[in-house]
Amino acid sequence: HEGQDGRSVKQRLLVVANRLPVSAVRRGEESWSLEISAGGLVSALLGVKEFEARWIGWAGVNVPDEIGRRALAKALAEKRCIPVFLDEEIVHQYYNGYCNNILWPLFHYLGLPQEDRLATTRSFQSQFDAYKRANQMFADVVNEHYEEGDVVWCHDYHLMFLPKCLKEYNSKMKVGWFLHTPFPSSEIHRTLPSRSELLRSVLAADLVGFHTYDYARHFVSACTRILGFEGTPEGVEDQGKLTRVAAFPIGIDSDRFTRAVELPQVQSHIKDLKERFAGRKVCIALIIFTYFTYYLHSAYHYALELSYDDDLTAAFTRSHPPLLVGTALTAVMLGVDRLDMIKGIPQKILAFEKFLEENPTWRDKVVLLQIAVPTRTDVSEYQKLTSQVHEIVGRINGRFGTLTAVPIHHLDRSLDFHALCALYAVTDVAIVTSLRDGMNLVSYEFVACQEEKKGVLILSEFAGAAQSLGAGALLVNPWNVTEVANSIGYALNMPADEREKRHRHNFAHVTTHTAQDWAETFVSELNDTIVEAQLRTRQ
Ligand code: ADQ
Repeated sequence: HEGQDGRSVKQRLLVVANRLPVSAVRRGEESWSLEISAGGLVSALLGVKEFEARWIGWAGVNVPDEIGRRALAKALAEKRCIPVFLDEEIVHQYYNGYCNNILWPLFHYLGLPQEDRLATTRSFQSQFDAYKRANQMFADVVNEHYEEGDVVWCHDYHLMFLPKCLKEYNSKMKVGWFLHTPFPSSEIHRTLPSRSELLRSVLAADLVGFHTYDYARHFVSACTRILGFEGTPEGVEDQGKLTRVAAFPIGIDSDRFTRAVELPQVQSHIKDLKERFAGRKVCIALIIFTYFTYYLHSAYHYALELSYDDDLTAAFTRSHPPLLVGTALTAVMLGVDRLDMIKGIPQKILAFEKFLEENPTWRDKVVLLQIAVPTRTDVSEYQKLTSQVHEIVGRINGRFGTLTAVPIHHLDRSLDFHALCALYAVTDVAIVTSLRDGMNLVSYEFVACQEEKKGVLILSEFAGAAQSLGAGALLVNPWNVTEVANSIGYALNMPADEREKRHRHNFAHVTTHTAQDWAETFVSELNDTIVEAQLRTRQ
């Protein structure tokens, strides 16, 4: 792109997502401290050199006063971020309500909320109104900062109403929308009371993207069956207006992971972890609690209080006082998930129980580390899930634990990047049992850190990643506990040459389909679409 003086300038990319990639903490009336969270999207867009990305989104805090808002906007501007201010009420209705209570479960095939149908129906409309209002507020901010030639990339199910609002402001604006979750079968989408309005709003975009071809196909079917529009190989057409619909599978910044594994601090983590898992070191307090109550609950809180520390090795050392006994451990299994119902954590743990039940010789030789970062902790369903997981873990550890070992270590916490890479690297078998998952980046991250070990990936066939890593991973139906248990046995006994072959396949995919490629492909395809308004001018 040429600037006014004829010199080439980078095209501006306005990335609009519900949350900015920044956590903001207020330090004083006009003082904010900001921390950039290096999620997948941030690294993806940092890697794209042709564009200059600006972020537009909610900073995750309620800022009621004008002075605070101005100060936050100023601080964010230095990070190329632009805030959308949402008050508590709208966050409650739009974010907790419509986004997380209605769209998230529905898009993951968990259906609409059913406890109290009447209450749900009544609050449904007010939540949808708040959703539209919130999307309009995002549109206002985008419109205020938009300059001719910019491209606007809207992200995820929080902002399905945004493309329409933006086109109403300026029909020449180039607008893309990408969904990070699955798009469900049209028969599931059909149950949503606001099904047509949402589809029409998304179709206002010039390019609509999904992780997999199946999700794109479901979306096109929903548009044809519910709206009566025409599905074409290119997308969806209505009265001569084509919205391009396609699959753009996301990836990770694989270099960041392969490089991290080589860093001295990660290598020293790896060494410590290997030593720790080579001989069993078990917290006596943990076992006594477990034996008496059959719940790890209280024991965990005790252990976690001791282990809130970003240094993973220190955490394990402190929560497992040195009692070195027993046979050498031969295998480490790992699960890393947000603690969400879609991740199938109870199903995973039950399958592991079945495996232990049927394979007594493995009982003191394998450990499952389940690292689950709590999310949406204020929502009662998520609290119930946490208790359920603790209960199952406690029961299994009570059942199969010995004085020298417990089979499952479950931590409710997030790990820092280096600790996570070290854990990925020492793992023999990673297990992802999502009941539905747009893509699942944990499986990619694990593969990127496994150049030395060439461990096995057990992967749910309901994760988008199954379509890209299917030939290398052991695919399972997470609902079939017997099948998952058998796959655990198969993975633990897999011969080295088969592991090598499967790993090579996955590693080649993960390192050649990166987050940067994903972002570049989406934006360049968006640039290539012909905006309807331009088309009309040409005709
Ligand atoms: P998520 O549901 O968050 O993302 P995922 O793709 O697996 O799922 O990404 C999770 C990220 O969080 C990974 O980068 C992982 O390292 C990190 N993480 C998870 N647990 C952690 C822990 N305990 N400690 C530290 N880090 C942890 C949504 C969709 C996915 C889709 C992505 C990207 O639900 O299906 O792949 O967006 O589009």
